[in-house]
Amino acid sequence: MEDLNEQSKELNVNAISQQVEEEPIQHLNNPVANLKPIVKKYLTAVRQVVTDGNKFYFSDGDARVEIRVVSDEIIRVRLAPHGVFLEDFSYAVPKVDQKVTLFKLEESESFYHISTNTVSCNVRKSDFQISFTEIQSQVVMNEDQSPMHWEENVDFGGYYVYATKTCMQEENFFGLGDKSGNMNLRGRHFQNWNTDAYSFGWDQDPLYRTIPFYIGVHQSLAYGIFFDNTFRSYFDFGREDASKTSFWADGGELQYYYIHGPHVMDVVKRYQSLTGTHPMPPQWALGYHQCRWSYYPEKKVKEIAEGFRSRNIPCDAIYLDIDYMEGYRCFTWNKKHFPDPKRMIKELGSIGMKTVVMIDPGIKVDDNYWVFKEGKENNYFCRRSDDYFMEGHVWPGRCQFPDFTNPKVREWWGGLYKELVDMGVAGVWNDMNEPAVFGSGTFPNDVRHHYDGHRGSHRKAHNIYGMQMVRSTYDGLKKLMRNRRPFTITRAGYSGMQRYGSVWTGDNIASWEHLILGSIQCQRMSISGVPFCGTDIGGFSGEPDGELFTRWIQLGTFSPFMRAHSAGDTIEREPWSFGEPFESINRKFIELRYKLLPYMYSVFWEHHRYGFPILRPMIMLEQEQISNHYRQDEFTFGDKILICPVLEQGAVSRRVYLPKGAWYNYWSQEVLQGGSEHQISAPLDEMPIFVRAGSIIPEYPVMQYVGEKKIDEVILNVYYTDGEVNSFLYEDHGDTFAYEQDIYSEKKFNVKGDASTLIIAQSVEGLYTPNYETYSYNVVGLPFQVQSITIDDQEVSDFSMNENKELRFKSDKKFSEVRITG
Ligand code: MIG
Repeated sequence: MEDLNEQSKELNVNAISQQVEEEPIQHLNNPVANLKPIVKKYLTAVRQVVTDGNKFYFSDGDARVEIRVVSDEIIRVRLAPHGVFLEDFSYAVPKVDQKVTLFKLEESESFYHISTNTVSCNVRKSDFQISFTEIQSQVVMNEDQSPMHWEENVDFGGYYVYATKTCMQEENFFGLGDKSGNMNLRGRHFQNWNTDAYSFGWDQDPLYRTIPFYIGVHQSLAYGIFFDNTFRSYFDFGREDASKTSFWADGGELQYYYIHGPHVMDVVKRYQSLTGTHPMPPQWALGYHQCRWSYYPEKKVKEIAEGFRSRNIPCDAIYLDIDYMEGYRCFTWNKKHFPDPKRMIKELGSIGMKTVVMIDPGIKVDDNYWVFKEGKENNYFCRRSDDYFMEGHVWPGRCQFPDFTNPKVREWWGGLYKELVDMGVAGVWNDMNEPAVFGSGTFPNDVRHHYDGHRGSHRKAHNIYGMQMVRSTYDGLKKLMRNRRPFTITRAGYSGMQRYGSVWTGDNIASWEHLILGSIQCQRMSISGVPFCGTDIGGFSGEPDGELFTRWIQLGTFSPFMRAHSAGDTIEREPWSFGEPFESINRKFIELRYKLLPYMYSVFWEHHRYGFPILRPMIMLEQEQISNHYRQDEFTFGDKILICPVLEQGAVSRRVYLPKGAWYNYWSQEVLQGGSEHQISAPLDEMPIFVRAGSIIPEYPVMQYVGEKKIDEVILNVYYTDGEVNSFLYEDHGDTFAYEQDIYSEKKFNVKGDASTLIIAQSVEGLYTPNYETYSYNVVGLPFQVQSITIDDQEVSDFSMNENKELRFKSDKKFSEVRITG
């Protein structure tokens, strides 16, 4: 009898959970609500139009819609179900309006059209359907399949808000930031709710970060939608119904930006113009970082640091995970393990190793602990709806949590780093800020937040919590470090998080599947506005073998953020842990990273200054080719270097698709023609890398850490082309904000070649002068015998061809034109 009961209970539970899964509206905290009929209200017919500058208000008599022309290519839509808009406040978009050349409102028989010189937003009079058309081609890029709708939320107030779009034929979808699984999102359903997703799997959702921005591509044209809503939100790309793409949220405003392309690159740049780019990181942050949970005591930390130096494996930073603290109390030190942290940090610094420390949000409830006391006295901790403190268990035991959505709290928290900065700590790592709580997962919904004066419950603030924590960390460090650039890394975040620091993909697993996944995740983050991203090299949990670790180091060499990390219950994992041949190969690739430092730093500048993503998937290079909508195992770093990671155990070669044009195999310098696939050899010590013909790749000498050596000359690797290509070299102080005052040097190299000449022209912008005086050239692939080289009309006699048929010579860094003739 009892057994049967148990069984039927289980069956019921399954039935309910299945129902919940299929039903898009999840009243998770109120099972009764699931039984209520769902009453969705839709916009009806347009009755009234009011114009106010770049804003247009349409009403159906009750609900109102605001359509705002943000720029020539960006249009924002907002819905107010009973005519009253919410306060216009966003953590993601600091400033909405941009430059608009022209816009106008026109009326046709069935529509109102609000158009700029590139796009037109059309509102159908009969049913309020909204669509966007590219003016030039008249292609409908995006359209409502049903008008915007909503449902009253009786439990919390406000509305569940919905937008349902037509999923175009052959339309594919990309972006959404922190998602697992394949790059192309068509046919899938997603949810945004920042989650501590330890050992996450392929297709697991949600993960740590919320970036409600996607890119749609059809008829070779691209556009983006940014649904700026911090509540739990959902996206469905033709899964529920193949003809529909929809997005909705559990509260807040139905507010989204339509961002026109026509190229994927344009969409990303424009999304970046709304939400900001990453500030220039300190140059050392582009080096190799070594992490583990945890290196302690001091002796161990030094042994690791010295291990790099004695083996000549470059490394710039070592991380202290939670165990450096006293009982996991943030801003304290375990004096037994670290008796004199300031001295230790200084000693590490003397061999070029920077110290990065972890800081979590949970503050131990302990009246003898100054951080807790200050937070309590000033009322800085989050509270529940009935005024109780939000309490939860994390590493220190019972904790309370600062409300980082309160500007006063951010200011206070930022100041708490003073002692760490005075000790010489170079960077801060913010973890557990989804926020994560043991057992329950996160805060309950009723926790209250300041939300910068636009208060709300945790339903509204959850997805923004981590971003506001790292914001407070970044701003605090920036103040304390005076004019030096802070380095920060966060686990959780929301759109715009890139303004405050870097990110890693969280607790991955030491498996080949996760190597593939990590590569996709970094590309996806990159096209979703978060460029400075990396995975735990080697996998956080589980044990990689030497081959997997080495293949991961190779991928990591071309991850914007390069750090090895591992969980405490695994075997130690430094680049030398697996012996030979792995140690030598790991060294070779880490050295390659340091050689390419001036290139990578320049790519970072292109991101910061112009909004270009750092990693660019194939869809971004050739979107008109449908097969590229499915390619996810290769990408370019900047626009010159193509990376084809080896993602398969035992592989000694792999298929590589080369985009159109000529490409040099980095290892053999063989030239291959693009527009097709090639089988490329890939022994363990060679991951396939290609350089676009016509590129100039600047190179520094190998250093054990950034700044170890005075740079006497910069090597310019010139790859011959029979066309014309521009390359850039960006340099500055490396760790100050002087670049904001134009104290930088941006060099543009124009390479032009034909059957008997190669001309390199240089132009320089900015007020910074690098210390070195010369360039040393390494010209690859010349199709002719060199007869003469002139630099600014002066003949050069000192040149040579080496055994690889590379032409070597030098010039003053101030040249304007180098002419090589055959
Ligand atoms: O509950 O600080 O993702 O990188 O080593 C685990 C210990 C907390 C999770 C992070 C991981 C870090 C670990 N942390």
